[in-house]
Amino acid sequence: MTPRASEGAAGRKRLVDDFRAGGRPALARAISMVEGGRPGVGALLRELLLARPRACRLGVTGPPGAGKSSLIAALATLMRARGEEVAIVAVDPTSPFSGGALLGDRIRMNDLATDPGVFIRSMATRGSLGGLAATTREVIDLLDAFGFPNILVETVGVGQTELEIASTADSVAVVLVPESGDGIQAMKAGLMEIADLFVVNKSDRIGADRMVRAIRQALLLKTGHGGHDVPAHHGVDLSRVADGTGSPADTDTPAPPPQWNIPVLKTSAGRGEGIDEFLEHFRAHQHYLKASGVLEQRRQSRARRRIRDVVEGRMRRRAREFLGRHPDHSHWVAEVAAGRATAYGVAEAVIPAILRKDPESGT
Ligand SMILES: Nc1nc2c(ncn2[C@@H]2O[C@H](COP(=O)(O)OP(=O)(O)OP(=O)(O)O)[C@@H](O)[C@H]2O)c(=O)[nH]1
Ligand SMILES: [Mg+2]
Repeated sequence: MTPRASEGAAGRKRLVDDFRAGGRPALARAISMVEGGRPGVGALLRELLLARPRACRLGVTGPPGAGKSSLIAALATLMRARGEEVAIVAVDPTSPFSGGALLGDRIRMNDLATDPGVFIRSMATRGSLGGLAATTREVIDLLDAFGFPNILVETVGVGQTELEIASTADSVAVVLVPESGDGIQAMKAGLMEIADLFVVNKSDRIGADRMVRAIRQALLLKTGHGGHDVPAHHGVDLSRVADGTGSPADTDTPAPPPQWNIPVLKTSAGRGEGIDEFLEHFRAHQHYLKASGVLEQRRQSRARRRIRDVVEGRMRRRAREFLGRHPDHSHWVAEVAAGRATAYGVAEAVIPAILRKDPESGT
């Protein structure tokens, strides 16, 4: 082993020990390593991520300015008031999460940001290779392995992002506002598919009830359920998911087969209204996930995607490095460009060499 490698191994061991001992700097460093995609991060993650997922993970998505950060801040404040620790991850935030007052005097982000029971991390997604799927997932898993019982993830819901967040969080809340327009319109971007809860925020404004009705209507069209299946207020029949607190003791009482009717909640993060209900329904959904076995299914499909992404990512990187360094690379390029060889022929020739040795596979 080269001196450098052993130094790296010693450094890694220190980092792993500090992380396991609950050191925040170690957590922050591990996250930076993941974000930076540094070599050796695979070896680090191999150790750090060997932990059974335990955290309640809530993804909060929706159009820009819907109040996602405000809601997350309000939820986090409520969780703190109940003595629970919470980690917040803001992906590609358009407005920075920390610093400044988000909602005037009601929720001061600075209070949250300086609270040792809260960990806030803003992160920017990178190119197509990393992106939300890979990096956020790892960061969330790190926060989970570190021991945060609650992880709240904010992403702006545009395009593919919403679907990807679904693979990182267990519960997904889609936040809309009264002005989000025609309910059906709002459903188009795939929001319908990923929402476990709908939240109509800024309900202090005109049109909130109409928005709630439009979403319920769209849900009815999608599920084909009659209106009686969707309770009038919050859309979930809590009696069917035990008491909704999600505590392990609940599982002692035999419950009927759990069902989940997507609730449509009204909140005003600005006035601090509806936040308790939001938290209650999030807990109820977590409880439902466990009781129904859906949590296990979601974890498995996450694991499946994960394996595929890590393997593909590594293969791709190896292939690029191999081609980039190969002395004949420009020759192949010229030959293929001139029509004297094909990319297929080159692939046939180089793939066996690429597969022969992957430096990262050895320990
Ligand atoms: N009237 C009203 N305004 C709100 C409410 N919640 C948030 N806002 C305001 O809406 C604006 C956007 O709130 P944010 O929480 O930053 O929204 P966001 O969805 O996180 O925004 P981006 O991260 O930029 O997409 C801020 O000026 C908030 O003060 C609410 O319930 N009612
Ligand atoms: Mg925000």
